[in-house]
Amino acid sequence: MEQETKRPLKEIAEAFSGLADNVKEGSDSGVDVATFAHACDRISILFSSLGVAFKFAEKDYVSKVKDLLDASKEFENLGALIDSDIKADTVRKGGSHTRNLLRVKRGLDMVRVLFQQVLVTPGNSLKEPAAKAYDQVFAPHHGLLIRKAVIAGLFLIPTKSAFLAKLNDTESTAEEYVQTFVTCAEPVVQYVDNLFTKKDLGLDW
Ligand code: 1PZ
Repeated sequence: MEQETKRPLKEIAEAFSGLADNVKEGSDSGVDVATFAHACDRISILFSSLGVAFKFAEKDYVSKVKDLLDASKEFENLGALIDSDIKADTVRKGGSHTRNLLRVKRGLDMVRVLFQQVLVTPGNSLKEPAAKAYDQVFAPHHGLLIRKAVIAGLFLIPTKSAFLAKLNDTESTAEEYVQTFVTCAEPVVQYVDNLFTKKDLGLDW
């Protein structure tokens, strides 16, 4: 009913520039879980512009972000969230906050590479940018079945202009926001990677 014209890409860009500021100011483990999870939650809207092909990815991503949103009531910052799993020896356990954080971080990185590719790839196809991003970020961590499903799904994604139209943007109005996301997501991803590395948890699982 009350649908004002939403600008999802603008909202995503704003959320991530706020989060990137948080990362810059943050000390060792200073980024709060709520700010991180809310920014990641904003990404979810992109799935509805991709059509039905990535419903399975959407469900997985949304449930993991929800877990982090819930965890934000319990843990002040990302470092404390991870430390609690270290203490309980549940870092790699299915469904653990830390494991979900690693997956959600990959989701951010996937969108970062996707947007970066969109900016440098001429033409109206999203397929090549999406394939590149998936190959770089997720494919090394997914089994054959999921990889095949994603490759099949890539044939069904809309064109760049149709995707942007669903987000109430055009290539020229979106560019600024897409660029902002690419710039701001980078230190965020780096920050989470550093947390895992410093705590000796590895990133390759
Ligand atoms: C235009 C671009 C479209 C490309 C979209 C590509 C989506 C990637 C497909 C991911 C399929 C996910 C299926 C479930 C995978 C799970 O096995 C793993 C491990 O989870 P766990 O065992 O810890 O419970 N989950 C993941 O790897 C996280 C997947 C999140 C996907 C987020 C993608 C964000 C991209 C948005 C693009 C608009």
